[in-house]
This record gives sequence, C-alpha cells and structure tokens, in this order.
Amino acid sequence: RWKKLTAPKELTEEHIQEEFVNHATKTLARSAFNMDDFAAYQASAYSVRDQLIDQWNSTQMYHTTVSPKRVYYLSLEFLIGRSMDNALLNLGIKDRYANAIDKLGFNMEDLVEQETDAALGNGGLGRLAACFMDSLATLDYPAWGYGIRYNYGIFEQSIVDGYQTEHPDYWLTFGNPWEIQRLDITYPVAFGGTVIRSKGASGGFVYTWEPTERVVAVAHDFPIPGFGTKSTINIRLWSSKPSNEFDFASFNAGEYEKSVKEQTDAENITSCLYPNDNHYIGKKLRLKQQYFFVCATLQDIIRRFKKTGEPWSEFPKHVAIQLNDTHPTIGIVELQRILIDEEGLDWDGAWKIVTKVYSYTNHTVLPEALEKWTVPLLKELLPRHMMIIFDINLFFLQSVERRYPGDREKLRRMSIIEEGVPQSVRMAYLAVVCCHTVNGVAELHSDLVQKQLFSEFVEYFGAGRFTNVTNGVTPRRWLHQANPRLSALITKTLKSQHWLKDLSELAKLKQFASDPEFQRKWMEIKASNKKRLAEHIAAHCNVYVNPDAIFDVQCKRIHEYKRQFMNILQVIHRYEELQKMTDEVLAKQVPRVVIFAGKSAPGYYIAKMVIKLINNAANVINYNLRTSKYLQLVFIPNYNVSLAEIIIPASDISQHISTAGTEASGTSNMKFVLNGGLIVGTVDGANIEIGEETGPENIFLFGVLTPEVEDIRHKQTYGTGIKVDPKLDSVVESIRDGTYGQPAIFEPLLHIDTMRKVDACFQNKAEWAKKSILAAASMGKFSSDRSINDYAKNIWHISPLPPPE
Ligand code: 26W
Repeated sequence: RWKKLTAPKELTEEHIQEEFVNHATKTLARSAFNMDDFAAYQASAYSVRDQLIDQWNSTQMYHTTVSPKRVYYLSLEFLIGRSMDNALLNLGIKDRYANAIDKLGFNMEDLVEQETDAALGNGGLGRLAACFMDSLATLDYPAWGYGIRYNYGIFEQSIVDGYQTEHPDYWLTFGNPWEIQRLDITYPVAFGGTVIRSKGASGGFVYTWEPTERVVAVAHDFPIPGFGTKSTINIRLWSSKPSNEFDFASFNAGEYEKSVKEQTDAENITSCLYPNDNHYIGKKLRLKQQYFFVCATLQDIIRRFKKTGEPWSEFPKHVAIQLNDTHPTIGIVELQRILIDEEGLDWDGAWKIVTKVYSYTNHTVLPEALEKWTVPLLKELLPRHMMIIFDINLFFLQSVERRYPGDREKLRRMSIIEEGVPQSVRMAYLAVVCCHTVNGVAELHSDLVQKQLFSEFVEYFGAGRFTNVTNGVTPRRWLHQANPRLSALITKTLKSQHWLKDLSELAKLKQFASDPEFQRKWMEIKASNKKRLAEHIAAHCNVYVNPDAIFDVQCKRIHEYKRQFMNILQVIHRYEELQKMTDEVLAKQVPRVVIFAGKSAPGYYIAKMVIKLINNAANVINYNLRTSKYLQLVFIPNYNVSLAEIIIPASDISQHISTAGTEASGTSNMKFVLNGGLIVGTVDGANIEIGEETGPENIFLFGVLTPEVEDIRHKQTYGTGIKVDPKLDSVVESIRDGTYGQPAIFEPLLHIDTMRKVDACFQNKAEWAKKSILAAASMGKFSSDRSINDYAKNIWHISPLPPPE
C-alpha cells in the first residue's frame, strides 16, 4: 500500500499545473487573484522540490540497503547560487514546466529570476564545493556534503560614490523551498570547561570532558539532483540552537537574563559566513563554527556507520572524509577523541582508523591564508582536543627525532605547535600529519605544495602521501544552464546531449572550427549574450556599452595577488594613448569595454581602494565623448553566482593575471573558455594546463614563470620605478626584449603588449571565431566530473552506485 501510494505520478503538464495550484493555494495560501511572479516562483519551487524529494528518498533508501563506502565532503562553504533552473535542467523537466507554467500565464525565465542566491561561500573554494556536489550526483557516487547553514551569506555589495558598501545578506526572509528542515535530526555540541583525568578499569587513564556550554545542531537538507540520472544526493547544513537542558538550569536558578543571553549566543554560532577569502583572522566565533559543524557531522556519520553493526576496524571501509582546506581539520581530532574517550579504543587503535579516513585538499600557498589557532584559545574552547593535539605532536616529533637524531631545528620547523607567545597550532601541518593523502588543485600548485609548503613532510612521509587533482567546473551549470543557446548548438552539432556527461566529447567540435556557417552561429550566440550583459550594465551601472566592442572581463575577489591594480593601470594607459590620437588614427582603434566585478573583504583597505580607483577612472573614461566609442569601463556591483552566469557567457576575453605561483588554480578561467571566451593570463594555476589543452595559439599567456618570481622580488628591492614616457621608448623596448635580463618587474608592460595583440587578433573575425571554438572544444579535461573521478579512484576508493531503474 505504501509503495502504491508513494509511486511517482507521471509528470504531465496537467499534473505540474495541479501541483503548482496545490502549492499556491495550500502551501502559500494564495488565491488566483493574488499571484505575482514571486508567489508563482515559490509555487513552482515547492512542486520541483517534491520531485527532488522523491528521487532523494529512493537514492538514500537504496544506499542504506547496500551500505557502500561513502565520501563525506566537509566544507565551511557551499556557494550554490540559485537552484530552480538547475534542478529543472538536471531532472530533465524544464520544457514541460515552462509550457505548463506558460499556460497559467507565467513566464519561466521571469520566475527563475525571482530566486535569491544561496551565497554560503566567498569565492573559488565554496563554488568548487558546489560544482563537486553536482558531479558526485551526476556520476552516481554515494556522497554527502556537510557544512553550515549560515543565516547570512556573503554580504551584498553596492557602490556608493565609488566605494564598496556592504549590506547583510539575509537570504531566508521568505523561507527557502530548496531545503528540508529536519527537526528530528539533532545532535548536542559542547564547548569549554575542563578535563578530568582518572584511573580506568584496565589501569590506564580515562579522560572526562566537562564542558560549560552546550548547544544543539539541527540538520537542514539540500537535495542535489544529478544530471541524467535518478541519483539525488544531499548537502546537510547545520544550524545552531540553544540546548534546553542547559537553559532550564539557569532559568531555575532565577537567572533569566543569563539564560536568554545563552540562547542568543547559541544561535549566533551559525549566524554569518566570515567574508575573508585567502586571509586568516583568528576569531573565536569562527573556531566555534568549525568545531560545531564537524562535531555534528561526525555524530551523523557514526550513527550511519553503526547501523551496519560492524566493528570499528571496518569504519574506513565505509567512510572517506575529505577536508576542503584546513577549515574542518579539528574534525580529525574530534574523531580521535570519540574513539578513545567515548568508544574505549586505545590510542593506536584509534589512530589507525583516523588516518585511514581523512584526506586534505590545500587551496592556497599564501602564508597569510594559513590557519594558526592559538593554544590558549583552543584550550579555552576545546580543552580535550588541545591535549590530543599535543599528543599527536609528541608522537610525531618523537618519530622525526628517531629519523633525524639531534636535529632540534628540524623538530622546531616541523612541529605542529609553533613556538611563540602565545604558542599556536599550525592547522595545515596537523592535517598533513593525520591524513593519508594531501592534494593541491592544479599541477603547478601541487608542485609548490610539495616543494615549498610541506617539503620536509614530503621527505619524511614520502611523496606517496602527496598528489594533484586539478580542479574542474560543472558543464551543467556553467554551459547548459548559463548559456542555453550555445548548449543547444553543441547538442545539435554533435547530434547528442551526451557531451554534458562526458565533456571530452567537445573535441568533436574542432572539425567545425573553420566552417563559416558554424562560426557565424557560434559568434551570433556570443553577440546575443553580450547584448544581454549590456542590458544588465545599463540597468545597474547606468552606462550604455557598445556591444560590438571587445568585452574584456576581470571578475573575481579583489585581492592584491590577483592584480586588478595592474589591469586598471593598463586601462588608464590605454585611455591616455587614445587622447593623443588624431581623429584618423582614433577611427582605426578596436573598441573595448572593460568590465570589472568582485567583492573586497570588508576590512581590506587596499582592495577597497582599488575598487574606488576603478570607479573613479570609469567616471572619467565614460564621459569623454571623443574616446568613449573606443574605450568604456564599468564596475558591476555585487558579483555573485547569478551575475557570473550572465557575465561569463558574454566575454570575449577574461583576465587571470595573478603573480606566478600565487593563484592555486582559478576555476572561472575554465568557465570562460568553455563559453568561447579567450584567456589573457599569466603562467599560473590552471592557466598553464588550459594552455596545454588549447595550444599556445588559442590563449594569451604572458609574463614570467614561478621560479623567477622570487629572484625578481629580490632585484626589485634594489630597482627603480619605471616610467612609460615616449622619450624612453627605446629604453623600454630593450627592457622588453630582455637586454637587461628577464623583464619580470616589467610585467605591466608585457600586459600592455598582450592587450595590443588581442586588438590585432580581434579584427580578424574568422580567426577569432576559430580560436574561440577550438579553445572551448579543448575544455574536456576541466569538467568537475573528471576531478571527482580522480578523487574517487585515487583518494577515496569509492565506486558509483547508480540507483536501480
Ligand atoms: C581562513 C581564511 C580563508 C578563507 C578561505 C583562507 C583561505 C580560503 C580559501 C582556501 C581561499 C580560496 O577560495 N582559494 C581558492 O580555491 C580555489 C578552488 O581550489 C582555487 O581555484 C583558487 O585559485 C584559490 O584561490
């Protein structure tokens, strides 16, 4: 009877309309006279959610019966963006929905626009986690994402008088149809207090942690549908709430105010996402967030494991845990603690299990981004964990000492505890010592991880612990969804949609790269995407950009190492050159629209000044009536996933110009090329591998290689400034051609040169179209499906488990 009642109904247009009306009238309590686009979006969303829940339930039920090895992806950030369009496309029901809704008087494209982004991430790392979840579902892997359900996502940015201003992103105002609140799935999480050591029954010591603060974690499930499969996996995000037991205690003691404060303190833990990207700030609340979410997550994982009835030794056969950077690293210590203090295993038994389960991805080598929690703070919040970290360090250093007797300096360098006042815990070292595998996110980056960041650990543990998994992006969101017309053209040309499941099939487009008819269609789609972006810019920046110009984009977090400053200098230089030209010369210039977007961390003064400079320059450049035909400049506010979906398909070129060796990978570079944009970039991160795939003729790489950067930094200290003065032209020329050695500190000049090269190329329309097609057709490697298969095979040792039909 249950089976019969839960069997999914055939999803006809009529059925969709019934469900829509049902949700409008019952879930939302609306009448037909009171349905605006937002209500219609909600009604559609709730009915799509029902579809997701059906698939999700059968996927999870099946996984429970098979009990395979699962991967748990632990991340403090999931930058999901919008869900409706993505769900409709992945479920393969978008056309049916659009038709059904159309007949009720609504336009699906308008409804999709009503959704607010789930912006629970800063940038690259958070968006990567979201792409990975899409791939895990699409490839039928048994996988879970775990993280925090922040009440406030990354702040909203507006530009006031050229300055960035921040506004809170309370994204839950009107509820969230894309989550299922699980009031029945809760776990206690404790902080603070002391540890009591006593003699155990078997003679050894036992440790009892008596915390002073208790909160509760409540699960919220975000179903993630795969593309072209029934697999629907889950991101489980935890929300904090006060624990009743504790608040009763204060309440009964007559301390009403105290108990209210404890309530709000508890809820504060999951209030907001920290808006720093690539910069560590040692805030206590952030450490609480980290422990809060891994503590709840491990209880959930262990509960699931215990259902198998198998002994602890089998745990690693069921569980792989991936740490998305060091942010969830305290989870390693938590598992060791649970196994010893709560499950009664001895140290070695617990250690064997822990080190088989965890693996760690490093996403940055910038020293200011590496987490170092101070010992006093850790002791205050997590006294038992601090003891365990000291023990892990002790055993580790003892074995280092055995290998390198008497080398005190080596012990100091490799110690998980950094000496100083106060001492601090190097979280990356803790992760390296405890994980079976450590990976970087692009070939060059993984190389730097092994040679710079952890070189002594590579020597000590062997190179086998370290590996590379080059990042990728999901072609479902970043081509099929964001660029539907290009997706349709590819599907029509390849006579199948299968390329969306196996991106390497894009290579078959290469045979059409010189076909004038295909080029025309390809470039016509680019032109219409540029028009769409131009409309957005008109509405949000009040600038009417020339859609025939080269669209030259740099959108990403504002950071010194990403060198937006160098780019704006190049733009100002270009503007000044235009001023000097006669009308005749001016008329021959290739028109250009330069587009910046991106958020600065609220406390990052220099980054904020770069935003101000861009806006000030825009105010001069755009109002010069003589030259604005040839050069326009805009800063589009509030860069987020939804805006990226408009900008990326509309770019002719995009800039990825970090100092060599600083950008771990970059992932938007892949998205731009996938959409037929060409890269202007330095020899850094994934740019290098993208260039290997496209061939050097289809990417504009410039600048020096990583090993030279250090050398140049040194020379720069003794160097003088450079002037771009016509009288010095010949001098500059000789610098450029290397007469005085590697022209590295002159990268701004090389950047200017590269932009000239771009102008020249753009004038040959057929050649440009060919480059654009060939580059996009070479992007097979950069599907996150390939990344996930790499992780599954080489690190997690898990296999796909497609649900039975
Ligand atoms: C503790 C503060 C903090 C917060 C976030 C430090 C570091 C981070 C992230 C690891 C920064 C980040 O997002 N890194 C980016 O990760 C992407 C995905 O691997 C890469 O493509 C980017 O190159 C890298 O900057």
